Order: sequence, then structure tokens, then C-alpha cells
Amino acid sequence: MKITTISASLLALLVTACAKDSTAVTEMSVVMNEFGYQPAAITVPAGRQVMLTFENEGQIEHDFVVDGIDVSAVSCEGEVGGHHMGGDHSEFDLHISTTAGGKSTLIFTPNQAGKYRIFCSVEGHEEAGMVGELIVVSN
Ligand SMILES: [Cu+2]
Repeated sequence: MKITTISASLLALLVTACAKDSTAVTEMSVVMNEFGYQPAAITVPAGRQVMLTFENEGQIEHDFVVDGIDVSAVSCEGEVGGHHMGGDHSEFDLHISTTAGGKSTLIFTPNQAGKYRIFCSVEGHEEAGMVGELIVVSN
């Protein structure tokens, strides 16, 4: 009986998460591998919710970092692996990792237009060329 109760609670949580996702205005998929992002340039509108889904097609864990950006309502879902989430748990403003072969989703609202550098914070990856650009355009 106890297990049934827990399962029902989990299901309720999942349903809630899906309902939240459907409000995303901009949804994009980004592929990660050794060593880059595809696409490397991501354009999103300011002031609206963005949902980026990362698919790691590489053999090792990668992440997505943007620092020095004004964002709100940051959350992460999926196979984020051993390190780092967004928001208060990260040293960076946006930070989500994705396990090898995994998928993870980063939700945020960018508040100001501008061009922001993207990089992978796994040691040596930025130097190997794992960088990109997040372009936030005003409405
Ligand atoms: Cu990487």
C-alpha cells in the first residue's frame, strides 16, 4: 500500500512538471558532443520563458554554462548527472550538465537583450572548442 501511495505522488509530480513545460514560449534542442554544441548559436527572445533540451550524443558528460546573464525562473530537469544544477546551486547563472547519451532540460527567462558566451565547464572542453553564443533579442 505504501509503494502505491508513493507512486501516485510521483505521478502527480510528473504531471505537474509537464504542465509547467507546456507554458514555454521558446523550445529548442541542442546536441552536445566532443567538443561542441549544435547549434552553437542560440537565439531567444528577452522576457519570455525559454526551454532548452540538451541531447548528449558524446561519450562523456558535458555541460552548458552561461555566466554574467540576468535570468529568472531557472530550473533543470532530466539526466543532469553528478554535477551542478541551475539557480542557487551553481556558481554560474545558467549551468546544466548532461550525462553521456542522456537528455536534460534547462528552463529560464532571460531578462536583458545581449550576446552571452556559452561554454562547457568540464576541464579542457572549453579549450577544445566547446563554446557557443546565446543571443537574447528584445521583443
Ligand atoms: Cu564538454
